[in-house]
Amino acid sequence: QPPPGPEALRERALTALLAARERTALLTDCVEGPELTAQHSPLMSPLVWDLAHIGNQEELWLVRAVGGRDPLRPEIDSLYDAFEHPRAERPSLPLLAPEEARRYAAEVRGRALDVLASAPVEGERLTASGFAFGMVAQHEQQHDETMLVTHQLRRGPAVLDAPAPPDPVAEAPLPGPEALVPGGPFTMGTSAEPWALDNERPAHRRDVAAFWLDTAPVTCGAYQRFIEDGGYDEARWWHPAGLRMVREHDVRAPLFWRREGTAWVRRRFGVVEPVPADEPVVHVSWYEADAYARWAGRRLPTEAEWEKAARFDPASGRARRYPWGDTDPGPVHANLGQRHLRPAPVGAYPAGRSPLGIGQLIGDVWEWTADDFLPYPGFAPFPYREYSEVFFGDAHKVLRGGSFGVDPVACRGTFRNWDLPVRRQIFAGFRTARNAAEGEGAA
Ligand code: AVJ
Ligand code: FE
Repeated sequence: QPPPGPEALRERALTALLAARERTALLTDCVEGPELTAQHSPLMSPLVWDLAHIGNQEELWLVRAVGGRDPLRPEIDSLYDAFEHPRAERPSLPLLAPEEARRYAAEVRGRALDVLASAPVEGERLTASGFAFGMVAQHEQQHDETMLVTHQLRRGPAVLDAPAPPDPVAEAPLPGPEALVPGGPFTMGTSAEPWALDNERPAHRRDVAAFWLDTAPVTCGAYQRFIEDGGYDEARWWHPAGLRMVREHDVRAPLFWRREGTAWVRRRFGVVEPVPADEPVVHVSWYEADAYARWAGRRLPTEAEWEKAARFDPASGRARRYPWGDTDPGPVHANLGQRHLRPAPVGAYPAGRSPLGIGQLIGDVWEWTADDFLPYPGFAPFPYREYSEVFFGDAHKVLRGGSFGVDPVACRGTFRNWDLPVRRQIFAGFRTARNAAEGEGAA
C-alpha cells in the first residue's frame, strides 16, 4: 500500500482536530458559566482551565512552532502551563472567563487550520505525517477525558447522557476465564505508527515468558467478593503504602460506591444505580488492583505482558496495531470515544478480541499494569521533555488499553498512560495474570 500523500495527511489531521473540538464543546456547553469556573474537586481543574489550556497548547505547537506565526496571547502562557500551576491552585488564577476562553480557543483554531492548509506535513519530524497536528488532537482528546472525569466528580443532576453499551453475544462466548499467552520474544512499542507519542517509541524486542491472562477485566461482581471477604481489612493483601492509603482515607470500596442495606449502589454521571455485577470494575486505585490480585492468588500483568497479549499474533509472529489486527477501531471492536458512559459487560465486543480470544483489551476501562512508567531503550524526548520524560521513575504506574472515555485517536496497542498508584477518579480497572507452569506455552 502506498503511503498517504499530503492531501490525505491533511484530511486526517483536519478530521481529528474537528472531532476533538466537537467533543470539547459537548463537554463544556452543557453546563452554565459558574459550573465551568467552579472546582468540582481539588484533584481536577475547573473546566474553563482545560478549555483555555487546550487552546494554548494548540497555539504553542501549531500556530507558533509549526506555523512560525506571532503569538496571539503570550501573556496567558504561564496561566495555562500545567507545570507552573498545580490543579489545586488553578481556580484562584486570573483565568479567562468562559466566553473569553471559548473565543480564544476558536481564534487559535482558525489560525491552526490556516497553518494546516499550507504547512508541510511530510517534512521534518514535527510535521512528518502531520505529527504535530495529531499530537494536538490527542492532547485535546486526553483533556476531554479529563473533563469527563470532572463531570463524573461533579454533584447535582445528570447533564450527560448516552445509550447503554452492547451486551455480550451469546453465540460468541469467551473461550474461558483465562488464556495462555505463549512465551518468546515479541516487538514492543513502535517506530512506524505516525502519531505515536515519544514514550511509545522505539519498537524493540522483548522476551516474555508464557503466562495466563484473564480474558476480560475484573468485574464489579468479582470485586464485591473481595470486599465481602474482608479484603480491605487484610494487611497481607496490601502493598504497605496501599494499606496506609486505605486506613488513612477509610477506603472500603471503589470510588463512587455506597452500601445501601445489603446491596451496593454507585453514582455514575449524576445517577445512582445498583452496581452491575458483570461490568468491569472502575474507579479503583493501583493499590486496590494489586491487593485484589494478591487475594485472588494472582498478580497484575506486566506492561510487556499486556502489550504482547494485545498485539502479538501467534499465526504470523507479528505485533499488530490492535488485538483484532491493523484496522482502526470501529464501534464493533471496542467501547471508546464516550459513545457510552460506562464500560460494557464482559463478553461484549467479540469482534475486538485477540487471536487468543482475550477480550476488551482496548476500551471500557484503563487497565493498571504492574510496572512503573519508564522509558524504552532508545527513548528520545519529543517534542518536549515535559510530555513524558519528567514523569519517568517509580512515582507513576502504567495503564493500558484506554477507557470508554478515550477517543480512538489517543488509544492503540502501544499507547501508554500513567498515573499515581493512589489515583481513583480516572476510569481505571484491571485484569489479572499468573505465571505459566513449566512447559506450558513454551515457545
Ligand atoms: C498522559 C493522561 C497522564 O493528562 O496528565 C495532557 C496527558 N499531557 N496534557 C495528563 C497530558 C499534557 C497526561 N496523561
Ligand atoms: Fe495538557
